[in-house]
Amino acid sequence: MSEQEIKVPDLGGADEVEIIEITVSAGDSVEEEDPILTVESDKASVELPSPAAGKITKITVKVGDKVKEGDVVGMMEAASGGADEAQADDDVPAQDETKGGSDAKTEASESSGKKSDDTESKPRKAASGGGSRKEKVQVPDMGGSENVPIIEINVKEGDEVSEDDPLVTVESDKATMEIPSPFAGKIGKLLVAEGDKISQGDDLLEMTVSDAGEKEAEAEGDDGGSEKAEAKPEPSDQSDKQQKAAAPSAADRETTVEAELPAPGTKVHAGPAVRKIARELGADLTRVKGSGPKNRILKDDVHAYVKSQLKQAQAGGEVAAGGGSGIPGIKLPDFSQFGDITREPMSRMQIATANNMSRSWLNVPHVTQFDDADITDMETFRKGQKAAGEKRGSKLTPLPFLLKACAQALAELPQFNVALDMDKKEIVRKKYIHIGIAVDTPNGLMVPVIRNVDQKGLWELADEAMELAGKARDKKLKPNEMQGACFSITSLGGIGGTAFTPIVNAPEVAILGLSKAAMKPVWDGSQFQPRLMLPLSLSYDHRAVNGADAARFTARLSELLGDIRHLLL
Ligand code: CAO
Repeated sequence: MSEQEIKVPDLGGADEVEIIEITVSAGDSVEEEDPILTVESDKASVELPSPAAGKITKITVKVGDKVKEGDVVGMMEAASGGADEAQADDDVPAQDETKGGSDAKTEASESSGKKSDDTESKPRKAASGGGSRKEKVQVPDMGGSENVPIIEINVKEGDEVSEDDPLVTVESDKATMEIPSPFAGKIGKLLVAEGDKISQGDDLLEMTVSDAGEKEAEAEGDDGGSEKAEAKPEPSDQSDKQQKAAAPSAADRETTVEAELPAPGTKVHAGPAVRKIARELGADLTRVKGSGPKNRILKDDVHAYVKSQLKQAQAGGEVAAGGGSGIPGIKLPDFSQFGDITREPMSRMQIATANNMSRSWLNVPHVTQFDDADITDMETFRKGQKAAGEKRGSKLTPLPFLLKACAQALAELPQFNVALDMDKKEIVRKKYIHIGIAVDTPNGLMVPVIRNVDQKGLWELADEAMELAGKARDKKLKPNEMQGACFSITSLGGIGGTAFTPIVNAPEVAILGLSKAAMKPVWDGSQFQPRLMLPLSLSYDHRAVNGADAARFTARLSELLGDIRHLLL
């Protein structure tokens, strides 16, 4: 191995460019052509590749430094063989390098900058005295790059564009750039499509150039040297001019990736290596907040974004103030302007509950089916068990009856005892009946699970519900006592209310809410009878359960509770 300098190669005539990202550090092993750093001029961003395979020993520049051709940016130990090649590369005259097409190290439009003064035409002057005329816009010099694929077409036929509006975005393996309109006018026929590979001189599209556009072009000056208009490559983010907001610091990056998302459709400003990483990681760059100059997206931004997404997924799809799932977050005002306030941290359970509720609410298309069950006879029976309960040290509330009735309805309507695996596009059918019961505790809502409800008697269910509710209130529940439910019951009957819309405890597909039973006049066919009616509110995941089945479920519950002898059948 021999140590060699890493120098800035020919920049296609650009005088000085700013380093906006350094992609390697001392000690890193690199392959030949691996990006070392990214520079940006006023026309394009370009990655400077390693001249050889080897190990970086020193980087002598920092982000923000201005460099020009020949400047040393670092040192490296080239792997045997590579050094000579690299040296040979260094010796190649700069002009040859840009002409060298695929071997050119700075293949981006940087090179088009100065070179274009000589070879690239600017919009020509108006050929006629007034009105409008047709122009064919051609691909300008792209710094020697040939056959560069179009990754985006930014206009469509009929669009009105101003001079410099981006027409198409191209991406070589080293740079991304936009080809701006050389005129103001109306887009005519598009002569290229996304994915097409284009080279200098290729026809891009036709335009009808307006007078205003011509005047602008004239005002800018014209060398008059070309019959056809060539656009001039521009930096990859046309929205730079509009993006005035200061870029966040690296420390802020992780928290801001979700907080201030670019508006949908905003063009992203990122180099090819960043785009490549984003493609590999499946990151949507329009969701990533750039922290580089002019809001440019850096590799770290992509990594921070992916990290935050993973964290969010692990936290159970947390929907923070910044808004997950692409939904704008809720902005809080300064409440103290309205009166005195205090603040206190949320408990872990409150955070978990908030996340679970948001996750279910956002993922599950909810519908709630309401019904009333006549529990007059059930209550007579239940109350008749009071003495027996006292003897056993138990208490029979309506809940065990509801547990039993739900277990039977789940067995009879098994579409309620499923989970949807949308990744695999499969329905998971459960052969067991475990039911969660929502318990109100001073620390928040907890949902312990009673297992094999179908196999247990009313007293056993009453005891177990009481024991689990007690454990929940005393914070004694074990994790496995809160897992595995197929369905949940949430009872507000001891408190009040006539109906509510519970949130499905996903991945379960239904939850039954109980409100306070009340005496109501019920028409028996010849007269009104006072009956004790229990309001049922069944919320369900409409992806798994249809409305008719939901109505069948509550109707069956009403039937079972209306005559509890059915529970024995
Ligand atoms: N209608 C009328 N009275 C009812 C009733 C109903 N639907 N359900 C219960 N009651 C009565 C009980 O019979 C009991 O009265 P008595 O003492 O006279 O017999 C009283 O209300 C209190 O019952 P309970 O709440 O102690 O017992 P439970 O078995 O009905 O409920 C439990 C147990 C753990 C579910 C309940 O205590 C609880 O925590 N409920 C709140 C659940 C909750 O917060 N859900 C909301 C989730 S979404 O935010």
